[in-house]
Amino acid sequence: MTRKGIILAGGLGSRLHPTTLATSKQLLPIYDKPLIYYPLSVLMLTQIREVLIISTPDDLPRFQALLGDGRQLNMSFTYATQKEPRGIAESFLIGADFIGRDPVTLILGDNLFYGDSLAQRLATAASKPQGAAIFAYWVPEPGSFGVVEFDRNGRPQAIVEKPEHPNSNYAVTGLYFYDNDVIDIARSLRPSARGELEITSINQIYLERGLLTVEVLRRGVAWLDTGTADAMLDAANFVAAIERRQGLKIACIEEVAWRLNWIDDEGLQRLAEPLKNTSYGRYLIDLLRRSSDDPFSPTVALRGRYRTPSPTAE
Ligand code: TTP
Repeated sequence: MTRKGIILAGGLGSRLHPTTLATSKQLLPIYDKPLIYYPLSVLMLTQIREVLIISTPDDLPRFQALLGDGRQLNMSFTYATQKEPRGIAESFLIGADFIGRDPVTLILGDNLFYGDSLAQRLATAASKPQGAAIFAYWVPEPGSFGVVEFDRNGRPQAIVEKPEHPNSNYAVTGLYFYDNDVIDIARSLRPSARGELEITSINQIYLERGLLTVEVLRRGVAWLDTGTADAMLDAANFVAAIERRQGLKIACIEEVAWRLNWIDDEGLQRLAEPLKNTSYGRYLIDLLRRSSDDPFSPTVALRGRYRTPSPTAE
């Protein structure tokens, strides 16, 4: 079984109008790269190489132009449309054939995760043979999210979609790990009062079955969502501050593929070449030089942690 990945990158982006009247939110930049690179890099860090990208009929060709078939990263990207934003859970109906009999991880195209323990947490969630795993994050105003209520022992008790009077500050983030039953569960859903197939309904069903793990992400991990102009600016400033200070990029997909050993030095060089007049391209070129003289290079750590096989030519 090979876990599949889905990025849901459709939606109206109405809170970002007029900016998103003619383009997708997920194609807009967060500092130095398109927003969709951030969720894509999270799937990559989960060791997922087969990814389905879902977007609107108008926007999908632009995602294809940006990301291609994935072979450049030794991955595989496929594309599907969602005609109307009929809910996050519709991903599993649109993606049923793509998922096949495998487990699946869904990430929303506008979610940004960053933190030291993230790769480890992703690996733990992905290793669950059965059931679902989701992540909760403390937010000051949880009312616009799915909200998890915990009992005194920290076990999830209830998940409520956009409650008017939330009983907890823990929001459900846009990253969801499911076993293959999610397809049948999604098929059994009916649209909610707002006309959407709700991801919260899926999580409630796993909770009722006793098969839902809720992992709380603490402050060592940042979760940013980018739905409004202010949130986008905050995210861009966050990424810029970390990248400038550390000299390392967040969500640089070419770098992640290279550190995971999915592409070799030559492959990275090839991807860097057309970008070499940008700081992004120069960063990629610099990585090759830096890694050879830095004994603490993250490459060593990542490659050691994952022990991935060398890339195979397709
Ligand atoms: P939202 O932020 O809920 O919606 P949106 O992006 O359309 O923005 P707005 O509320 O400003 O109109 O969506 C979260 C993410 O999920 C975002 O990446 C878009 C995606 N999405 C879909 O692709 N299809 C859907 O049916 C829904 C509900 C969301």
